[in-house]
Amino acid sequence: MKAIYPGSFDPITNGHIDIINRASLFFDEMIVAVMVNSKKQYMFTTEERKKLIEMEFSDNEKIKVVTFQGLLVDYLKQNNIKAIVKGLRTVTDYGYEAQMALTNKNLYEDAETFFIHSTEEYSFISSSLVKEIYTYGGSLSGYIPKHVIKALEEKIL
Ligand code: COD
Repeated sequence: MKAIYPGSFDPITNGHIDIINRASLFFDEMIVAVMVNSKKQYMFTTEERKKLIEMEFSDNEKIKVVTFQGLLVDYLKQNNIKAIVKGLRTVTDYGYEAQMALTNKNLYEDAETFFIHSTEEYSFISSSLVKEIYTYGGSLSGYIPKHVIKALEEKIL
């Protein structure tokens, strides 16, 4: 079965990577969809975010990266996908993610959301925290892969 892991990935973090790797053990194909969250402003373009994810998973044939602008359920319908994977870090994530899961189900009855809890060591990592730490000169080792640190350096300099 195919599953989709949608998100902003601005940029991809070790927390996202952990969820993708763990979810891919349960599905035949994992589609990582770089999408738009209308509540967020992005540092990286959609194509830049896609490329950074592709670089991480270049040797994993099960993982495909796509971009899509619009409703997630429209992508699901167009591509015959029913499984949505989401990561959960905290109770705050749950409130937000539960609302999205119910809305997606309401818009498309076949859509099922599968939640994977973050690994403890990644449970405090977020893309926005990563950008803030980088802006103030903190170390990002353990938060994001080296090629993403390089991309941040190029973006901010
Ligand atoms: N550990 C585990 N999981 C994590 C971690 C971590 N450290 N960091 C993030 N995650 C999880 C998040 O909980 C989320 O499930 C996923 O990874 C992606 O996170 P982000 O922050 O990159 O992405 P979001 O939350 O901004 O993505 C929101 C979407 C783009 C998926 C959403 O807005 C959407 O579906 N947009 C399309 C339009 C649409 O269909 N809207 C209606 C939705 S109901």
